[in-house]
Amino acid sequence: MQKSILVSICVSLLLIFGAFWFAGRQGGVDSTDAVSIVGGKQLIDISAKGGYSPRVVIAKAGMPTVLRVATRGTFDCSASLVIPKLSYQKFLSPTGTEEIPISPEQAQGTMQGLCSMGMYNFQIKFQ
Ligand SMILES: [Cu+2]
Repeated sequence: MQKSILVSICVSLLLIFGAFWFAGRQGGVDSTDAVSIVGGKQLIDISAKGGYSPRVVIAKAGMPTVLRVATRGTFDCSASLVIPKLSYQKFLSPTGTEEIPISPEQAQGTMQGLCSMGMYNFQIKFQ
């Protein structure tokens, strides 16, 4: 009796940690890793698959910026990307990286990206 309880606790712990590990790997880009500055240019990485990740990115305002949206076997509507502030609208290829330039003048305030249906979204907060 005692032993079977221990076994079931072990199994459920394994399942819980396994789920976290899996979720962590599935989650795409972490918000702290999403922004990098390389050679005076700001790079923002967003992954698009079943929504956008990370959902909120804090970036530097007034910097020449490239938004890189990565798809990896993305066949849902998050591949249909709209960024109203940039008048940007494109159906991304299912796998690849789309580089969207953002000028220092455009890199101000909050920029929102959406799927064409408005079901999924992400925000870049330039501050
Ligand atoms: Cu959608």
